Amino acid sequence: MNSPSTINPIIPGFSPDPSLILVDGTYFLVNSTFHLFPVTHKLEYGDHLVATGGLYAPTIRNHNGTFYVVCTNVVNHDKDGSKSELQNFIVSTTDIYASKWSDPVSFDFYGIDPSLFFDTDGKAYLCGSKSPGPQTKIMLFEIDVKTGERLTEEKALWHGTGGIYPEGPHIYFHNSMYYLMVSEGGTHEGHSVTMARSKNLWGPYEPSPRNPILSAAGTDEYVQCTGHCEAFEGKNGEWWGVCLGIRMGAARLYGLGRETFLTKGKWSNDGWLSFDRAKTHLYGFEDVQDHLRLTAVPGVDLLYIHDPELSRYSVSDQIIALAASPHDLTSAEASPTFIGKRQRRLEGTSSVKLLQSQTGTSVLAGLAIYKDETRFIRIFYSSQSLTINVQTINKAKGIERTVQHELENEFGVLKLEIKYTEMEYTLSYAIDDGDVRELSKVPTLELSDKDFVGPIVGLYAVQESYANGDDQIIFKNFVVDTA
Ligand code: 6LW
Repeated sequence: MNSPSTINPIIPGFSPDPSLILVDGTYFLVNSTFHLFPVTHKLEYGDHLVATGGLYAPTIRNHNGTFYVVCTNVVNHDKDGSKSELQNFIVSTTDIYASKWSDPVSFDFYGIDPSLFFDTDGKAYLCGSKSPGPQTKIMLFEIDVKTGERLTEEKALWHGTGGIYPEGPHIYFHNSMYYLMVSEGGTHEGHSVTMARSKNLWGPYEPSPRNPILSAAGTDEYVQCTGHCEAFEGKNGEWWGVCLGIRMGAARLYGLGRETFLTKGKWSNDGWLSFDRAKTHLYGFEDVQDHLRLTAVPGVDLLYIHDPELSRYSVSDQIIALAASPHDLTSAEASPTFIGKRQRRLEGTSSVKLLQSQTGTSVLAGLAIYKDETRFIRIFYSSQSLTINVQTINKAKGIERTVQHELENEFGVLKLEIKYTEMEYTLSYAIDDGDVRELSKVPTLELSDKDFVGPIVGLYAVQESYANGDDQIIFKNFVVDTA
């Protein structure tokens, strides 16, 4: 037998809630992005992308040549998210490569994790997880995908096997049976995938005797928290699942958050699907690796916070020029000037060189590891106080700490660097190509938690006072995750 390939996570770094389809020999996969942008080209949401809200769990489907993505925009009206508006919508395209998506078509569903199912007669159905909380159920109704109109009453199909939050449902028609696959147990330690089937789309659904059909709960697997899964048939007729999971070493930290993993599926003789536990190495992947290859589209990995004012950014290969914003990274609703990429390696270094601002006299600018407005670590330069600072903020953990170093002279080039291991971030600087000096170490535990969002490494610039309207900061050589 061949040795296993190192394959997982297939999408390292922040990439939860994968949904996947195979169309004409190409696999298409979507993930959640919450308050980060882009979600996909052409989607605009005013100022609604707020932390702990934003875009949850999309599903991608293709029917008769049209691609559909259904998704929920969660708009939190209060800080703890207890008053949320759930805006469900469909976007579609017949030319996915041109990224020409329709405007969002909204539909009436008070729930999350919508998924579309096209039955053999062509009718479209929407299933989703109906909130609130403990009484969560998987609901189904027929929908007009063009207008978003509900064509039938909503009916509860299943509530899972008793784990909390049955969610992330998908329906598959296989061998004359309707299979309903869901996740339950919450998205962290208890996360599990379960399944039920019925001869009739509307039920009743009979749970699989093999439930849970994917779970790392209670095991010492390196890949933990596996769930929110999509089942699919590969090109050679083999079955797979893509799911979210978290790489967890002995210290059980949440490091890079929820990433996307591939796992092998298997149908039993009596017609039940189950999956192998997700591993970083996978046997048999050689068969499909030619087909399931990620294609990097230049620039597609750049992320902004909320809805960016793109005129503030000028990005080329070497130089990134940022117009400082009045809004700092602590802003819950406005979009700070920030551009970044997912941290994809548990061990690596990210760095950038900041060129002395020509015009700015009161700007804070630097390199940050950002999750949301309440959680980030950053090393930055203050032009007003001529200092370099490392600041750690995690509001939920009551952490707000700054370590400061005063510079003796102006500089030409200031290198800012963040080195990371699974256990800690080390933040350093170098002036005018001099030695790299460590300013502070921060345990990764101070940033990582049971979060929805994983760490983003980014550059930012904020006006320290409002006096200078158009301060521009020039960065060069921004590199993320070098070894
Ligand atoms: C999502 C739910 C979940 O909507 O977490 O793991 C929520 N699953 O399905 C946000 O990602």
